[in-house]
Amino acid sequence: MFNKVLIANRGEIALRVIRACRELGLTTVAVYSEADRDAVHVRFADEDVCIGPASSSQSYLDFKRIIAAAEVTNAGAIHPGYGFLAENADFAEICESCGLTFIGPRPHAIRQMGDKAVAKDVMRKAGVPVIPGSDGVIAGFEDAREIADSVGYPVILKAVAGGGGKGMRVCKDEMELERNFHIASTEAAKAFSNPDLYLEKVIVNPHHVEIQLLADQHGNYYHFGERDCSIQRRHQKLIEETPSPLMTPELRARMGEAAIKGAKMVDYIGVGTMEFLVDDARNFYFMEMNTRIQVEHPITEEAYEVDLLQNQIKVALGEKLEFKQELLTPKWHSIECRINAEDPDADFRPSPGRIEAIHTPGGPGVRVDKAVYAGYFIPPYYDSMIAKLIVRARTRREAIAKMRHSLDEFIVEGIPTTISIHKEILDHPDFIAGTYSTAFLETQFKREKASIPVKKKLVTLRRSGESTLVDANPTPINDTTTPERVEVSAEEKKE
Ligand code: MV4
Repeated sequence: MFNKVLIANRGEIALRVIRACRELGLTTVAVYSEADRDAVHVRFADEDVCIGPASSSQSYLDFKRIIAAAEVTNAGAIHPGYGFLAENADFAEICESCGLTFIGPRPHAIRQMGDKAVAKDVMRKAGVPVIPGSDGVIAGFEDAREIADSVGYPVILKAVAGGGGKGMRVCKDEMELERNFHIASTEAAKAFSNPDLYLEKVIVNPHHVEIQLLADQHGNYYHFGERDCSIQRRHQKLIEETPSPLMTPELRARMGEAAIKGAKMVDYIGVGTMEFLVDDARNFYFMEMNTRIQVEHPITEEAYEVDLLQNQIKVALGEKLEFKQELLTPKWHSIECRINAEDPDADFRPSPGRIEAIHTPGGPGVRVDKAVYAGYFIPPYYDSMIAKLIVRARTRREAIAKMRHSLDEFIVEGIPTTISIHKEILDHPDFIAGTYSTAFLETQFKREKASIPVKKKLVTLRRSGESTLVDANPTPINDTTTPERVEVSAEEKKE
């Protein structure tokens, strides 16, 4: 049992956790880096501790500083949010040995799901459909060639320590397989300190459909349907929705049951997500399991009228869940757009800097999860997501309309954001028809506007309607200029 929670994270998810703790009568401790002194999570937590310099490796990723902050504040639990230490089995283990509750699954479950070949093996044994390919790690090129011949080309090489698209190589024939095998293995060794690869047949134009799971410590397992996350750019999700346009109640039941079977194999507890690829014939295959609360969890909360964060914490407190699976059906259609401080006209280059003005949409069925405000300076050291716009309505058509109008009302001045590209995607006939796959952004979607750097900006907040054109490049005043781009390591990237 615990009554004080340290949040080992920042941004909107730290604020989301603070709110859930408040509602459960728990007090909160924020930790922050020197770059986050003015961050919202610091302001709204009951206590706060500065844990180090801006660099994630010396703050939000540093076990010792976080454990020390928990000890000096007498916190009883650590909520890791997503990214940073959320899927670090060693960290979860150290929390336990320090007498701190890690709000998440047990270390063994995190560790098994973290090795993608082990995870696949566990799921195969549980009877969950997996993508045809190697039985675990490939021994060498000869081994890879034999497996590729038996499943048929094209095949894909994946790093066992990778995930989320990192370290993947598609091979259309034996020649490419030979070349890529050595490249992929060398890359994996460099990026993940583990050269091991596994091989799969390529699923063409798949849909990315993930199942939300929730389990307590008393053996109760539930699923809260799916989220369709097929709209991605370079493995970064842009838009998520539930229900998926390709889902049927019958398929949802089968995928949900498969996901629960898999979770039971590792005695999973807390919230988790089973990712599947679904092909055009609606065959589904296990891909990865994420052992954390996800960025896109709000669409499930909205569609199912459930508070996943509160439930995650209740499970960590040892409470028993008393849902009835047959009553867990989507009540709403929900969509989320991730608003990033990135410039869609400059290859999505991060655009940290000062938010001069911000107006967020509202009204029934509109939710904005964010931790930024007018005058806030977005630091260049962390993930570029600044807000999530989530809507819900009774039908998909109404949800799309509500999202489209809400995007029009979402104004951010001072830095470029991804709001404009979301409007274009929502206007696209294939998005509106629901006939998109993971190939959407690269193939179906062609941006109408040429990528010319915009020199003038619209001051829409001051004069709505007839907007004024002003110089977008005013004389720099100390920190209002966009700082040099800081390379964020893959580890520091959130999802
Ligand atoms: C695949 C695949 C097709 N066939 N595996 C990308 C993220 C990583 N978790 C696995 N990914 C893929 N694995 C097989 N056997 C296609 C993808 C893929 C993808 C998956 C989900 C969402 C977007 C994607 C974009 C490109 C490729």
